[in-house]
Amino acid sequence: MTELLLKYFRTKQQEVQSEKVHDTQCPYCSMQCKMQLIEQSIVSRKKYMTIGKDNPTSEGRLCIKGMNAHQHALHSDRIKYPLLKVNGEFVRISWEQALNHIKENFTKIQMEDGLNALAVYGSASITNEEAYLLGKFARVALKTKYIDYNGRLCMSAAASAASQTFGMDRGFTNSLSEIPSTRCIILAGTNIAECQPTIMPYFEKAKENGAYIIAIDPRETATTKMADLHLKVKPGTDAALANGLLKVIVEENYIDEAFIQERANGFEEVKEHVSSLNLEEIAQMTGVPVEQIRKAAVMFGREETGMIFTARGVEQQTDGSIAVRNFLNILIATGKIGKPYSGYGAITGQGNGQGAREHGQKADQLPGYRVIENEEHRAYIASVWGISKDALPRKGVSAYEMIEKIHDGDITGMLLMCSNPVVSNPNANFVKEALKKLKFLVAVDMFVSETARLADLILPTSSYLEDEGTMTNLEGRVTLREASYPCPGEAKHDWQIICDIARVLGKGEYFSFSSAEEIFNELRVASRGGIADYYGITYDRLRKEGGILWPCPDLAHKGTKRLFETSFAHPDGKASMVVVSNNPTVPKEQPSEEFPLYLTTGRVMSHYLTGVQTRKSPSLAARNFESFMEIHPTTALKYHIPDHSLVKIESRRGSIVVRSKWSEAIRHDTVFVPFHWDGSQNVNRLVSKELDPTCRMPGFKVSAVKVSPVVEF
Ligand SMILES: Nc1nc2c(c(=O)[nH]1)N[C@H]1C(S)=C(S)[C@@H](COP(=O)(O)OP(=O)(O)OC[C@H]3O[C@@H](n4cnc5c(=O)[nH]c(N)nc54)[C@H](O)[C@@H]3O)O[C@H]1N2
Ligand SMILES: Nc1nc2c(c(=O)[nH]1)N[C@H]1C(S)=C(S)[C@@H](COP(=O)(O)OP(=O)(O)OC[C@H]3O[C@@H](n4cnc5c(=O)[nH]c(N)nc54)[C@H](O)[C@@H]3O)O[C@H]1N2
Ligand code: SF4
Ligand SMILES: [Mo]
Repeated sequence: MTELLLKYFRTKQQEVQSEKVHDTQCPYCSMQCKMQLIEQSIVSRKKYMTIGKDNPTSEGRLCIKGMNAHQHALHSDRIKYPLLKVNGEFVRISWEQALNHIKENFTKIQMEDGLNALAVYGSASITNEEAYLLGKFARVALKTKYIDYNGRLCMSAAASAASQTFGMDRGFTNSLSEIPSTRCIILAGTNIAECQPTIMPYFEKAKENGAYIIAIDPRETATTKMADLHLKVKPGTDAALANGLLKVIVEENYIDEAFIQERANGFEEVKEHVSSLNLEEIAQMTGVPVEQIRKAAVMFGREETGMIFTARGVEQQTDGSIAVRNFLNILIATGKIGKPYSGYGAITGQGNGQGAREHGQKADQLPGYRVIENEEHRAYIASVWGISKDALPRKGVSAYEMIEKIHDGDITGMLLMCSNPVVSNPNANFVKEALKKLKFLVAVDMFVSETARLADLILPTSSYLEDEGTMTNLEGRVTLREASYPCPGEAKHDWQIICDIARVLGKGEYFSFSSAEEIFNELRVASRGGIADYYGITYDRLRKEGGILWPCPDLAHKGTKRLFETSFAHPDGKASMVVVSNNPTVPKEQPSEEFPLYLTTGRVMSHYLTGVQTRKSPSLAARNFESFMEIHPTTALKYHIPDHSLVKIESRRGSIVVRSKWSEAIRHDTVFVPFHWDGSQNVNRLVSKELDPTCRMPGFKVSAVKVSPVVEF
């Protein structure tokens, strides 16, 4: 038998004519798992396999998305040439024609409607180099104030909360290696088991070591199943729930007086506020029984060390930033920050969700986490870019507000890079209507997404396999993604496309880069002295050291594993606690007689964001080939909805049709729909345009809806 097997393998091996190994990183989530694509040529066909590669963050693990990522990158639907819309059809044109077309249209718009009539919409799935360059492109080549990016819908609440409370925003204040040794963990509105699967062993080890895990989610998920205590919160009430936890912590005296005295401002006001609140009322508001609130607070308060993690469940709310700040209040009150095994983690979303929020794609930001309205910051960046400070535009508006400006006719042309706003923005019907009004829309993508379909011109870009550059993962660790795969057809890298457009617009001298590394070296200087200081990081070091946690201000600096050990980043070195009301300033839509249920939205393991990439991957698409609505059987019966049947979901904004999925895991008053599908399954047709007043995050996690069977039974 063994002989036979050996013979079989030998023959197979001989059939393999060649094997190429491509080092890369997964294009999807913030874990940025390192991996290798192995490409075998066997007689006349090719065979592909992806394997994980050891590194300090994912330690060689991969989830199903990473293992199958090459399926979309190698898909025959990849755009290989620039495509121009002529009489409603896309036709192939040359790069020269495409660039001339952009020059003509952009210049015309600038002359007719002014410099601020052009907008740039970017992404956190592009590299640091590209995110940096896109910000520079908007300000230097287009001279527009209108640039923002899809991270506004993703990281803005956590980013603004950390900036306001700590004085700086790096997603995780510690490194992942500390998780297994912490004693108590709160997972608030995060479904890591499906969204960052390779992080799970850190938490599983913590549990094995005796840590107590508390999960806060309106649904039972693969993540909440790991928890010792699951608080099945009513959607949108996390700020109040955190007040309840704080109240018990204060009452039971689990506060760290010495830490507060030395390291924080605002505790007395918070203490007074939570003392005035009524726990029964909070239980009523949040749907979490008093005993459970008490239990969670005691378990967290009494332990020596603890960590809190938040993600989009808490953050994608019209009070997302202040709700996160209330969880940070808990950490400060109990002195569980800036110490070993104690800290905060905003579980970052997209692959470069961290880096792309640091280097100038945001409406109000300049590289290195600098502020565009700060005169010193403006002067420094203007000097790096070789322009005058006064030539730098001022701050613009957030992603969804740019769409509103398009609808109003203030913005008439747009460059869209790496996003699919027709599916990912709230109020999707309005978004589509707005984008159709543009005089000229250029989309840079790998595929003809739902939004690219509306474009006048689509430019073909490279995938993760082809495009080298740095990404900053959820730890704040800068990593180098190597890329050796050739681009399909005439596709170019995003950074090359930015440089090419700048050149035809007469700004080539500011964009004369011939490699990603050259751009990185300029980014290093631009970030120098800023909060997110990358100056000490080089490609060479990244290759040798396997990633570096910022800030890293000089070449001899080893990177910063744990933040806030001696002081916070505010000028006085103290953290800033804040009083958080149970009732948000922007009231959330509440269930009514006409729209009696809460709708919340999110993700499934096998799909990524608007699904443009994962729906192209047969192994992933097969796991969930259509959208669904998770509903409690009792609620389903009340509204006459059988299991696995088509159901119409309506809100004040629109309606969609998806398949029902009965589940005891969800609250009776809530339904859940993922957002990975388009057209009549696009759940963002239901979500309202209300934004968080501080960070401009939409309220993706709370809408009021009604449900009805499509076919009456
Ligand atoms: N498989 C997969 N992985 C991904 C992605 C993907 O699309 N697919 N996207 C990546 C990106 S960009 C991001 S931002 C992250 C997102 O990662 P997560 O934020 O973990 O994902 P979500 O599913 O959006 O929301 C998390 C949980 O919040 C719960 N939730 C809903 N409403 C509330 C509420 O009011 N309060 C609380 N406490 N919880 C609530 C939902 O039930 C859900 O289980 O994942 C990244 N990883
Ligand atoms: N209802 C609801 N809506 C949500 C959310 C939610 O939880 N609920 N979550 C929000 C969150 S957290 C996020 S991050 C957003 C994301 O939403 P989007 O910004 O729309 O993100 P993607 O679906 O990843 O779209 C990326 C597009 O860029 C293309 N692309 C991929 N890689 C590259 C590249 O390297 N270069 C270029 N040029 N193109 C590329 C892809 O083919 C795809 O068409 O959605 C938000 N919308
Ligand atoms: S999706 Fe996230 S966890 Fe899965 S392989 Fe990719 S980077 Fe790793
Ligand atoms: Mo995200």
